[in-house]
Amino acid sequence: MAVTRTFSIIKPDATRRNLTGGVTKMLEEAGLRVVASKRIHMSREQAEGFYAVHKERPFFNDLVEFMISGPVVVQVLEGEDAVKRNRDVMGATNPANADEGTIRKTYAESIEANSVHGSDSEENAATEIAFFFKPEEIVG
Ligand code: RTP
Ligand code: MG
Repeated sequence: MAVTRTFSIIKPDATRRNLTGGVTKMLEEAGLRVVASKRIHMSREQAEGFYAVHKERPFFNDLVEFMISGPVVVQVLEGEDAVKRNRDVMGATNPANADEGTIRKTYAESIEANSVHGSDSEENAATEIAFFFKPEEIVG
């Protein structure tokens, strides 16, 4: 299996509860390596741009408000089949449906405040990584 990259966000509900380390530990234990990381407070424009694919969804405005409600940690993760590996350890969007041992089952508060984002395809991973990181900020 090829070593690939994916993009992750530790969301405001998790940074608020001081869970950056806890989430990162679960990512690392799942075989992912953090090759870039920064803590930022997203602007409204950044959040709207990042979630532009969800613009027509009923939850878009609430999602943007939530994502700018506090700091986030944006990360590039590297590992074998990184997109799927990350989605597997994240668990289902709604923590009520997430499997035991996943990040969302362990930490998420609700379907919205669900602690982590992870890219859903390699194509989207490349776009999302480029949205937040310059190539020289990623050290594999
Ligand atoms: P993500 O993009 O954050 O990794 O999560 P996902 O693929 O599992 O979920 P997606 O369908 O892409 O939705 C993006 C984020 O929007 C919030 N959401 N709220 N209130 C709702 O019904 C609802 N549905 C989704 C969540 O924060 C979700 O992660
Ligand atoms: Mg998604």
